[in-house]
Amino acid sequence: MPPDLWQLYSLMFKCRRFEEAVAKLWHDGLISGEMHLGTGEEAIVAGVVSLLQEGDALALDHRGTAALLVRGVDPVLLVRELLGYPEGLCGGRGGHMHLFSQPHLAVSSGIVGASGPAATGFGLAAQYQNPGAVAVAFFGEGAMNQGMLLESLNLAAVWQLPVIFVCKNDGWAITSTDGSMTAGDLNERARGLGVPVIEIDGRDVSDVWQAAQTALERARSGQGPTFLHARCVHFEAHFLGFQLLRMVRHPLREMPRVAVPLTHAILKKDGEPFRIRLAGLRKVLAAVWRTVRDPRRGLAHDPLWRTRRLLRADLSRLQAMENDLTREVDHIIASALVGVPS
Ligand SMILES: Cc1ncc(C[n+]2csc(CCOP(=O)(O)OP(=O)(O)O)c2C)c(N)n1
Repeated sequence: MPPDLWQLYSLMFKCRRFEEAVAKLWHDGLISGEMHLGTGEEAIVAGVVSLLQEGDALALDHRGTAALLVRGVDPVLLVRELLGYPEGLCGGRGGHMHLFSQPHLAVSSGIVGASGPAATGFGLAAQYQNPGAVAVAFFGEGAMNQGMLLESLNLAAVWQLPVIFVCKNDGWAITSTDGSMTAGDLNERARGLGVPVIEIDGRDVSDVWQAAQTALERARSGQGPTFLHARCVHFEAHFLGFQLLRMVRHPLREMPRVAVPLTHAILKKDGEPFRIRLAGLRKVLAAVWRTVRDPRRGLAHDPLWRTRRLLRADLSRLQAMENDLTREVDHIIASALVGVPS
């Protein structure tokens, strides 16, 4: 059966609108601390999570909010949790990184790689108590350097556990590129541990959906885990307010904030030799320049834009759907904010 693109697009669009609304709350100062969004991951989230059934488990990383939305967690409780409100999903104590919904068997963690053992544990329990159920772990490619995730892949393979390992590879872990910290090839790593690999374009929701279906069928029928390797782009970089992006988006406002202290540091009398300080400055400028020229944030890499193109033939249906979803998200945010002290 082919994927229902309309249904998948509606999920992706809702995730995007929801995260945009969360971003606004954060920019308005209503959410404290860091905020990691999954903007750019929507095709992976919709393609995989839409296929889960009751009794399946979901273990997420620090970008798990949209996946919980698709899984059916009450969005008002989610927003209240992000706001730190006692009426939030976890009493306002978890924030966006440590979310838990017992009825959905869904959990997230800010500890990089922790979704591996959580999903593998769920998988082991399912094998004994609820055959046919599966567990999904979402994580970034940086997590593939965490021992506990590699141990999870190993155990899932040797015990043939029903676990889908979904690696959302955006090529960056905060400011480190994949190539600067990861040796070898991730697919070979998974295969070396006995886990079959499906490599997919994480911007293409049909591709993700089809691969996830294959992996889920394998897992449900007792054939063990699969490593889904999906490439994607994070449009907000590591987290909201990421400094390099801020400089690219608002150079006039941001540059002086960086340039003034940097100039002081370079010109001051003591400290490292001048040439070393200059080399540091060159590194900073090169990072800004790389961000300016980074082609990955172009529209062509946006999973929403790519899917929308395929549905544009029926523009009125598309726009009506988008308007409905926008209203729905506005309503969620307004409901969550009722009673929040201003
Ligand atoms: C065990 C652990 N080490 C380090 C960190 C700090 N940290 C938070 S996110 C992150 C990068 C993770 O990169 P990746 O797994 O590729 O996910 P992405 O943020 O790119 O989605 C790091 C190192 C952490 N939270 N947990």
